[in-house]
Amino acid sequence: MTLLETVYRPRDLDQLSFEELGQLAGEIREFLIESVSRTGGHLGPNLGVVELTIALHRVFDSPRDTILWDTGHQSYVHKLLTGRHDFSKLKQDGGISGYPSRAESEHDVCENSHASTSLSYADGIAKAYQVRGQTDRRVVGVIGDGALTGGMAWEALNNIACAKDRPVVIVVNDNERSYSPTIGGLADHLATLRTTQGYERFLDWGKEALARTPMVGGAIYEALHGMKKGLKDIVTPQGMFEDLGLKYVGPIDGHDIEEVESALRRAKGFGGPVIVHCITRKGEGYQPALDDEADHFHGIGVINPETGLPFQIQGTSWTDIFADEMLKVGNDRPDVVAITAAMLQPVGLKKFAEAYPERIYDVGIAEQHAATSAAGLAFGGLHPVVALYATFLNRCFDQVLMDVALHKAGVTFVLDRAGITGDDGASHNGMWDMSILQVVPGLRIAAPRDPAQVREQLREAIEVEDAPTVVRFSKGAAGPEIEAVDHVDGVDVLRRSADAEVLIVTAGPLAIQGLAAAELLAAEGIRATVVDPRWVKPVNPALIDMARRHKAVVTVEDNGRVGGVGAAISQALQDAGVDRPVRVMGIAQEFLEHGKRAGILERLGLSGPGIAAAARSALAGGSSE
Ligand SMILES: Cc1ncc(C[n+]2csc(CCOP(=O)(O)OP(=O)(O)O)c2C)c(N)n1
Repeated sequence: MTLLETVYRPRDLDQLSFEELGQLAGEIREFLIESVSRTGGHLGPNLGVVELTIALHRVFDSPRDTILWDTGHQSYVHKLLTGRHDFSKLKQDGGISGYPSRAESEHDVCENSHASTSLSYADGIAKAYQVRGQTDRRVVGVIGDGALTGGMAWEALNNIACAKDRPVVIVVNDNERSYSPTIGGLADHLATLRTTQGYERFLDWGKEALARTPMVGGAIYEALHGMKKGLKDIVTPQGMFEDLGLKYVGPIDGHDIEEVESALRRAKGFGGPVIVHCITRKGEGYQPALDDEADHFHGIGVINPETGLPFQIQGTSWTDIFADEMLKVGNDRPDVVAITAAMLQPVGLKKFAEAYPERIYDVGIAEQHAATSAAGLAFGGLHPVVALYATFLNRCFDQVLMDVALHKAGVTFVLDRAGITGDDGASHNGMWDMSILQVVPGLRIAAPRDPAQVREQLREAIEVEDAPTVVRFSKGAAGPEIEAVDHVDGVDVLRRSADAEVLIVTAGPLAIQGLAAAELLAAEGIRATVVDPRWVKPVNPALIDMARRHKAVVTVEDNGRVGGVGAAISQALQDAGVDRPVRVMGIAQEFLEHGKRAGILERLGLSGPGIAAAARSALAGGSSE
């Protein structure tokens, strides 16, 4: 029996010696490498926090004490120590989530995997414990150096720091990386802290050395100590945290359980806000991960655990298509610059960055800043392309609305992973953008259906200099090219039938499902026209004319049903007095459980048969339920 098999709750760790804890750490690493290589998942970040998580659960008593994992992708070890040992279906239907999950465990508190939130949650929970007189309960936020670049984290620190008697323990898990190396002033600051001998240690040394100098030594030490602040800034610039009012403990070797435990015990006893700065290595204990320059196996697919090499070679992805076109755009348009929020490689900007290093900005996990600074770049005469995952655009809605659109700034947002992404669960589905962006005056949205359209629509988007534009595409392998049979005022006609009864309007790659539905309907003698508007906002007036010539309309989009493309078309038809039954097919407005994209689309009826059924019901004037 392994030690891991004996640990099902944090208190099972109490009896173990440090030697046994070291053995447990090794077993956990073996387990993670073996199981995550079979399912895919966030391997590198979890290998980096094995000792840190063990120490946290030894010192704090979860769930009475609250431990919060920022972003949550590094919570696998926490899952193991809190009784979740079945990783066989990690992130898959019926398996455990890849993030903390309130449904899974009382030890999981926040499951929003959008970064930089943990300290705000921690602030609120600590306030609640104080108000309720639960002064023995501790709150710990574990935040990476990457997540610490997000503005929310700093807003929280500012608030946490001002209550000197309200204990919050902030554990900075500093591995110098987001996906790639973390950038910015904060990262530089942490680097200086890492490389400078700790201030406390310096003082200890000073005390010892001076104590050996009889008579004057003690007095000099006191004077030295009195000069604490000035000296501190010379010896180590931890001043930034202490000036904010946060006690700083560190830097600690995050792979030394004993050292981490002792630092955490000090922090726990402190009684006010305190930062524990732990240095860890992403991918620790697994050579292929440590050797991986790109991101130390931040997130992997299925790999051979011996070599770290992928088993399945994925076809060309939507991201690849964008990446290649962006490289060409860089050559053709010297005024085009690109912005990433700490995701250079995942959003396909690496090639552009290598070719045009002076025209790429990695702003950290700072989508809000990305959007407004893009407006600034546009004011300055450039055309910025801001590449984000669709779900993270939510972070900068106000900036898109007020800072970009109100100013008619020519900024192009490229949204990767739009629509159902599936296995990362509710917070990663890119199902919000086409709804929240509908309300932004002047903004235009393109939803390419195939690789050629990604290239074409990206080019069209960056031609627009007097309004924000958005190009959104899906996760994974790009679909096949889908030729249009006709073009009508900017709308691509994908299938025409004489005297068609139903008009199927598809947005993006769901054109394939729309065409499949038309095929099924044809077999029953129902004639359908399938069109792709390409630009889905604003509603193209050609669609209104087309609807007029059909008996019913079905709209199909990989986006929430509420307020999206279908809703906008429906409203435009009403406004134009075109009274036709309309069925809006999209993602149910729910927080969806993790699972495979294809399965989820199928379940939501975003399939040939599902769309065909909606068309039949629309023609029959019945309900689509
Ligand atoms: C708002 C937001 N933007 C982007 C991401 C994508 N993302 C997930 S993890 C990550 C890097 C996190 O780095 P860090 O906090 O240092 O944790 P580490 O992976 O190094 O342990 C990023 C950018 C996100 N989760 N949330």
